Amino acid sequence: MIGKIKDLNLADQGRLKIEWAEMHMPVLMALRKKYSETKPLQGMRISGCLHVTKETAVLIKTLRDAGAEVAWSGCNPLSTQDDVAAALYADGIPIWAWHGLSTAEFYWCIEQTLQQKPTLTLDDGADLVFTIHHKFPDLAKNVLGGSEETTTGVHRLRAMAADGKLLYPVVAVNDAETKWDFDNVYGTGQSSIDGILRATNILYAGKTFVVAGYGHCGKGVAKRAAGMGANVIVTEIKPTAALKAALDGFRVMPMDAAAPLGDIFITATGMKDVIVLRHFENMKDGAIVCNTGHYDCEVNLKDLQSITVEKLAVRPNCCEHKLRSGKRIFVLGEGRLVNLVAAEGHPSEVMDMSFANQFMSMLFLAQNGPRLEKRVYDIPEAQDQEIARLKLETMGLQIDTLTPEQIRYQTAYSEGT
Ligand code: RBV
Repeated sequence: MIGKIKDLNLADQGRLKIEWAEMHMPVLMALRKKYSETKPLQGMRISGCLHVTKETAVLIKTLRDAGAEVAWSGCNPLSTQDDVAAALYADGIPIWAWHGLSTAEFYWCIEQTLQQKPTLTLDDGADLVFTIHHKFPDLAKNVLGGSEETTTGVHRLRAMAADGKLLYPVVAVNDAETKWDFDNVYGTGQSSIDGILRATNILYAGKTFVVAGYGHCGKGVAKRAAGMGANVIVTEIKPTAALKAALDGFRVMPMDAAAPLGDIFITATGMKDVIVLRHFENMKDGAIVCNTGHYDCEVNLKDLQSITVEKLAVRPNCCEHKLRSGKRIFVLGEGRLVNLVAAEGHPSEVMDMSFANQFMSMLFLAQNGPRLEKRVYDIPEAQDQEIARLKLETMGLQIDTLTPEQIRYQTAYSEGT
């Protein structure tokens, strides 16, 4: 067995978690069943860098059953579930991942997965693609293509492609309708609420809850917080997003105005320095601050540190900062993705569709990679509809079908009033 994990004794517990996820990921499991017979990924070496959770484990095992050799690392220093990592390691998956990595260890783990000289890469946040591009560009010639799971990663890869710097094609899994309209909205909504609750056990009802960013993720968080009785304030920089938040019934204002009002703050923007020194200075005593964006730069913890006189871990993933002014501010999950650090990430049911898209993207790249350009590709509409159709089927839901007459009507420009 190769790899590095925290504790092999946790493998049994991890296996039970993975089986639980398998039960709730019927679309991905149907793909596993179908492709474990034909093994279309035979000969492929996939290096993956994505949160080591029970859902990711189901994806990894599906890739392997479809014939691929897989090597894995986590994509965040605090998101690895050590029991799941242990179960994968015990199952013979080369995996380098444990909870609480330093930055140097984080990149060391990624580099270990590159020793197999991948033919495909699978990323969440693009750290693996960047490592290849910046440190081991020679490896790119073996790579048929890669896929990217999250909004922030896709933004950066599109920027790289626009500059002509991308060395191989990448599929933007995040931008699939069956990914961002579900994972980002309902997944982030529920798992972020879950993370805040596990770290604090506070009552949402009656609290003022400030959500920075009203993209897919922020929208999901705002909706769920409101559903639990919180008074939601949204901060935005994009006029159309702010307008949507206002018409969805939320108060909209700049962070400067929201800072003294909020009981709980969560950032979901993909941008750095959303909460900075002047905001911390104006917050109420006891304010809770966290982030659900991919990187930990949205809440400027260096600024907070500069006015902190004492720090105390008061609960798991909840750190009290006592300020010079005497006020206390609580930071959850060290400003990293609160849903993955303090809870278990998105529920299996939504990851089912995200990872079905990941799996189909790996098949697509294995088969078409050599003919593709070095740019970012969207998921085909037909794949989105097929994954949604399968999901509906597993939920026991039926829908209508257009008649031939209706299909003609759809594009008939001679018919009007
Ligand atoms: N995410 N994965 C999980 N349970 O495995 N939860 C969240 C899980 C992904 C999600 O798709 C999002 O785009 C990304 O984490 C952010 O890093």
